Amino acid sequence: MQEILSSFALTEAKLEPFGSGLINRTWKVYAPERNYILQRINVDVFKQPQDIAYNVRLIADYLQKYHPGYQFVSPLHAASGDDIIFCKGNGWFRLMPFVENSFTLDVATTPEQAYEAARQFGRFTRLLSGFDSTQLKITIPQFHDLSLRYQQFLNSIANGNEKRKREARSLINELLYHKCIVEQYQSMVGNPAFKLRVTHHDTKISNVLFDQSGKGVCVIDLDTIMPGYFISDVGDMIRTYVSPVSEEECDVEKIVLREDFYVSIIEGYSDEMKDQLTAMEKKQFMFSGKFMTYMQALRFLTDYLNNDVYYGVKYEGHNLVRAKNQMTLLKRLHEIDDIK
Ligand code: GN1
Ligand code: MG
Repeated sequence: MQEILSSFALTEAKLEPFGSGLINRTWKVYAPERNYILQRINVDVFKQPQDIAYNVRLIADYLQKYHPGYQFVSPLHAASGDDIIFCKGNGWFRLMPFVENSFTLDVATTPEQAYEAARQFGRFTRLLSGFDSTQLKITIPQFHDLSLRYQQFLNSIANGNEKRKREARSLINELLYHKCIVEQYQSMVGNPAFKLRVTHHDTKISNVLFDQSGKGVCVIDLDTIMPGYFISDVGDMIRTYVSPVSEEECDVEKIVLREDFYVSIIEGYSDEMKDQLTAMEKKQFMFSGKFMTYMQALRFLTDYLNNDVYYGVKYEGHNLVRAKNQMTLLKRLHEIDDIK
């Protein structure tokens, strides 16, 4: 680690693991002058880490030019001048300033927090509405393509671990039963009323910085910023803020829907995005939650059947627990289909 820190001219710094991401590894760096966030990029997931740096740089330059008041957290230059460095035997690293007096939340505990977070994700897309999203590199091809995720699920049923398949049989059948969500997604993306915009693609609440008064400041974790549909961002907020317990919870009885949080997400996002969204898009808020929850259930179960090759797991059956959790959440979303 010393070698990496010295690439950023930090010699007397202490490191401490930070955050709860499943893909990259993150540390907080305590240096005499100020604090930083150091991240190692998972290259099994992000095959071209330089593409992330390229996207973040393009967006940082655009925001700096057109919206200089927006606090955008971009990586610092290493001594070599690069935003991202390769350390032999250790991988790719980047260093960001730690925004003092800000904090992140692991779960939304009040509707106001859900509103603030949704507003920040809406604001981010709105501020970039004049930016040509096709300039962005695709950091994970077909990341939120539900047709692909469904196909990968079918492949894992065909080729996955036999014992795990037997164990997950009833959950597999439940997921197959909801294939109509894939069909609805396909008809949507084929419709020109659904626009491609700069999309964050990972809108969990821990990816928003809050200030001491509880107001949203900006969004973070910019690895999956790519052209995408609004259903990805609104849907992932519904998936992760509406239930009082996270995807890690094994007691599915605790998974309930907090309708006031749902309403706050739609209000916060719409307060920024209502003039950008088409009338057809505005009718799909509830579908977006089902779309993302279903996709996450497919991804967790696929990974379980493939012997946990993608997501970090802490115990045997962890991905199966997550998949059951997400399937339960999907059922709850179907039950309250009529809330607006
Ligand atoms: C991953 O690493 P993290 O927690 O930011 C995943 C998201 C999932 C999420 C589920 C690149 O995000 O798509 O929604 O886990 N990111 C990637 O917790 O696959
Ligand atoms: Mg992420």
